[in-house]
Amino acid sequence: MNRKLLLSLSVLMLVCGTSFGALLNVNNPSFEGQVQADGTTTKFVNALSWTKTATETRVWMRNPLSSDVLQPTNGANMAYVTFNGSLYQTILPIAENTRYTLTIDLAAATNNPDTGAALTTSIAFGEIGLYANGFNPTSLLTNQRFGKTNPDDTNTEIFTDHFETFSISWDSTASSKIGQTLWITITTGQVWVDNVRLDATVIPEPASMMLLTFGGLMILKKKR
Ligand SMILES: [Ca+2]
Ligand SMILES: [Ca+2]
Repeated sequence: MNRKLLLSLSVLMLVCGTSFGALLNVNNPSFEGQVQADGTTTKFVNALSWTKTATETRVWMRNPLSSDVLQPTNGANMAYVTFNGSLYQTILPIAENTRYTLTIDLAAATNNPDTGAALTTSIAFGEIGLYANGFNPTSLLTNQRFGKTNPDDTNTEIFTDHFETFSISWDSTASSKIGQTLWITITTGQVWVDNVRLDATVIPEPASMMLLTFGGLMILKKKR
């Protein structure tokens, strides 16, 4: 195989590989839907595409002053989720042969917005997850905790002075959950969250990938 053909083939495969991914619509992804005066923190209002768990004091919104150390990564607002609090929203039915990647920005809180109490440095963590047909253990597809220091099941760190971006992925290939509704959840403790994104990438089956490559080769051969 000569260099030109190899190069063309590489480009073709690159184009094929990248053209399957697409961002799915997440409603109110950056928590800008709730009007929040500058420098204030209030309880999160339901019915802004996200639903929170029943306990009122566990999900908050803040529009920080420009002098504040921690700033949202997108827009003016960021949301706060404390222990056993959750925010969730439902997305589309789960498609087959698709890799879903949930991406979110997380920061650790220094104070509880409800009580003002300083938070300990050892226990804060954000947990993000994908679920099918509801927020319960049996519907869990994937989740991960992103910790402030050393939580039980993570080795990634979050900080009080800036947001960091984290992602988790789940592949629907051969899953019994295909056709069920996909849920995004942001849950547990003492974290600020912002800028939620969900990507769906079609995973080509080996047969169709071979066909694509073969087809590409034939086209290139014809051109030469
Ligand atoms: Ca925001
Ligand atoms: Ca502001």
